Amino acid sequence: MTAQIIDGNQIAASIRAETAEEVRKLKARGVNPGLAVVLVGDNPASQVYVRNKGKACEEIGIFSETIHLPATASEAEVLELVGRLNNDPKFHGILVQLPLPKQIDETKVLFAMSPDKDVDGFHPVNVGKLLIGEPVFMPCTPAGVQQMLVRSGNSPEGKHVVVCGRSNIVGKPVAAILMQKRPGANATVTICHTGTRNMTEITRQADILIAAAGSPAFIKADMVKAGVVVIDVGVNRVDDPTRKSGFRLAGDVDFDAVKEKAAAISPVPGGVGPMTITMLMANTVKAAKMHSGLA
Ligand code: L34
Repeated sequence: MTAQIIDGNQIAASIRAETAEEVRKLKARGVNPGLAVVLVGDNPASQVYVRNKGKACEEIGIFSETIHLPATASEAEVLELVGRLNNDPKFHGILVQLPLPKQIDETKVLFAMSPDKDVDGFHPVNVGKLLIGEPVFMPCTPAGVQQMLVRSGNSPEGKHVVVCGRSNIVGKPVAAILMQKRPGANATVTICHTGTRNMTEITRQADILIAAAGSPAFIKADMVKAGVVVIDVGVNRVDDPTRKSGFRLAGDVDFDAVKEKAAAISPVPGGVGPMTITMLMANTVKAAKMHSGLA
């Protein structure tokens, strides 16, 4: 079988064009959408992601500022910054890139953010609203996964979706989104994690498999059934001496083997990554509309 490649860059480009149009309309009404991105420390992957977010804002016409604090920043400093951004009307959205250095309690920082500027959807109020089916800001990676499925013609409605991974950023919220009784969702969802005993037995039942385990090539061909649709959320850096950088990006799926069995599969890079950034743009526009009474 030759699998359909679910091209994140292409789907992202069409959503970004729609979002840019929204930005033009907002600007015509005197609203200039703004996003504050907080980066603490020097995690090289985070630096790339944050840079990509800034570039996307520029491309779409969203005002953005990245505030970079040193790796030694204290929790109090980060909380103080978040408090300041909460009260700064230039910014409709705030994002604190994760992970944070270990001296800083992530939960405290996320709780400190104003829920109506929380364009990542990580504040407990937004997590709760998502779970009860009243989403305000859907977390960007899970929302991107849903758009990839729907826009590639692989709607999750009525399907058995198996999610590998139970993180607060991906596994839990993607399950919450896809189980809702709504168009583009309405799936039967199973979550597997490190405590799951018979994982292969479960993943083989998946009509749609979402790999968010955080481990390179974790999903092997024998773990999926023929005709499965696979979304690979993994972005692992694996050593590769043939590259100038010394590494390459690998997903959580053994792509070359699994693509021979799958009906459709998303690549890494060029899959979920660009979609995460795109949904952030969409959430920022939504925040700007909400703040100005236009939504
Ligand atoms: N607060 N922290 C917060 N919000 C998020 O939504 C994230 N995430 C995850 C990590 N921490 C976060 C991201 O931004 C993962 N993530 C992310 C964002 C962008 C890309 C990957 C992950 C991305 O641009 N990926 C490109 C390749 C980039 C590269 O060359 O390294 C891709 O094509 O997959």
